[in-house]
Amino acid sequence: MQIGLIGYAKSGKTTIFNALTQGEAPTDKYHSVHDQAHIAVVQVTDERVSTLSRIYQPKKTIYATIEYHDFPGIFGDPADSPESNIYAAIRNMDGYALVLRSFSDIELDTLCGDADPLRELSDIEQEMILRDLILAEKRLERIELGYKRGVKTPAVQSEERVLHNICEHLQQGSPLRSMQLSAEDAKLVKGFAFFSQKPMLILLNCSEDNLNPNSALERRSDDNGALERRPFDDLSELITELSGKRYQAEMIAGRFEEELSKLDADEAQVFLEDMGIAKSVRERLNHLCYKMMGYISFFTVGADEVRAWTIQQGDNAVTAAGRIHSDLARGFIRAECFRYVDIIAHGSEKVLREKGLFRLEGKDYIVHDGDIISIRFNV
Ligand SMILES: Nc1nc2c(ncn2[C@@H]2O[C@H](COP(=O)(O)OP(=O)(O)O)[C@@H](O)[C@H]2O)c(=O)[nH]1
Ligand SMILES: [Mg+2]
Repeated sequence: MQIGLIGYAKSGKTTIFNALTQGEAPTDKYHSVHDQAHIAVVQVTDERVSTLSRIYQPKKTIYATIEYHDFPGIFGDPADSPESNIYAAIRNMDGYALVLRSFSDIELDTLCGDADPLRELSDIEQEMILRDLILAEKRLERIELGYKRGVKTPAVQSEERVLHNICEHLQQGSPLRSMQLSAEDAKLVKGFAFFSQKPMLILLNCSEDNLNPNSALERRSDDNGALERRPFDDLSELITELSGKRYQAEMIAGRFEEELSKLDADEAQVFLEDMGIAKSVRERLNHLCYKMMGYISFFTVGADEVRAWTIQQGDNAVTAAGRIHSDLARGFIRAECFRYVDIIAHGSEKVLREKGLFRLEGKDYIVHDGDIISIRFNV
C-alpha cells in the first residue's frame, strides 16, 4: 500500500514523515527543502503476527508494510505544471493523508498567513476536482473525435456514459469520493486514477496543547481567571464538522511526535501516556490507513515463514491466493482455513481439526480479517 502525505507547503508533512520513520529529513521554515518525495517503508506491527511467530517458531517472520511518500507541497501552487513528475507520482498513490496546518507559529503566520485548515482543505479539494474534470473532459473530446471517424464500440459508449456522469458530479464541486459508482462502472474508469476519487485521511497538525486538555485549560484562563479563547483550542469541534462532511479527521501533534520518535521506546511511552495518547504515531497512522483503504490482513503460517498479507475487505479466497503468488490463484483448488482467535484459544491445529474449526473453503469464500490460510493448488 502506498500512501502519499500531501498538503500545502509548511503544513508539517515532513515533520510527520520524520515522526513516522524516525527519520531526519530536513524541515525548514524559510526554504523549500525538497523537490522530490521522501519515501520510506514502514513495518505494520501486528501483535497477531508476533504471537503466531511464537507458536510456529518459523525461520522468518514477515510483517505487512506501508510505503509512505512525503511529497513537497504542491497542490495549490499555480507555478506547478499539470504534467510535472510530482503530479504523476501523486496519481500513483493508493490513498492520501492530507496534512493541514492547525498550529500557530509567529514566523509561519507572517510568512504564509494565519493557519486556516478548512481553507487549505477546500483549496486542495477544488484543485483535485479541477484536474479530474480536465482529464475527464479531454477523454470525452477524444471519444467524440473517434465517433466522427466511425469508432463507436459498446465499450467506448459505456465509458462515455460514465465519464459524463463523472463530469456532472465534478462540476457541482464534489469530489469523486462521494460518488456512488457500480463496480462495473468503477472498473471502466479505474485507469484514470482520478485524484478526488482516492481515499483521503485528514491530519490536523496541531500543537501538543491540543492533545492535553489540562494544559489547554491552564493557558486558556488569563490572569483574572477569564477564559481566553485561542484559534485552535477547539479542534475537536472542527473534527466533528469534518466528519459531518464525511471526512475522517485526526489530530496529530507533528513536532511533538517527531521529538518523541528520537527517544527510545520506553521513554517515549511515558510521554505518550502523559498526553493520553495510547499508541505511537506509527501504529496509529498505520491503523488509520488500513481502515481508510478498507484493507484487512490474513496470515500464512509454517515452519519456514509466518507472514501477514493485505487484501481488500470483501476479497475472495482466489484473490487472497493471488496475493501470495499468481500460480496459487491460477491453479486454485481449495483454501484450508482457520481463525486466529481459534488457534489462540485452542493452542494447536490438531485440536482445531478435532473441533471442526479447520475448514476447507472454495473460490467464493470471502476471507476475513485474521484468517489463517493455506492454499491447495495445482498448475
Ligand atoms: N509549532 C509547530 N511547528 C511545526 C509543527 N509541525 C511542523 N512545524 C514546523 O513547520 C515548519 C515546516 O514543517 P515541514 O514538516 O517542513 O512542512 P512541509 O513543508 O509540509 O513538509 C518547520 O519549521 C517545522 O518545524 C507543529 O506541530 N508545531
Ligand atoms: Mg516537506
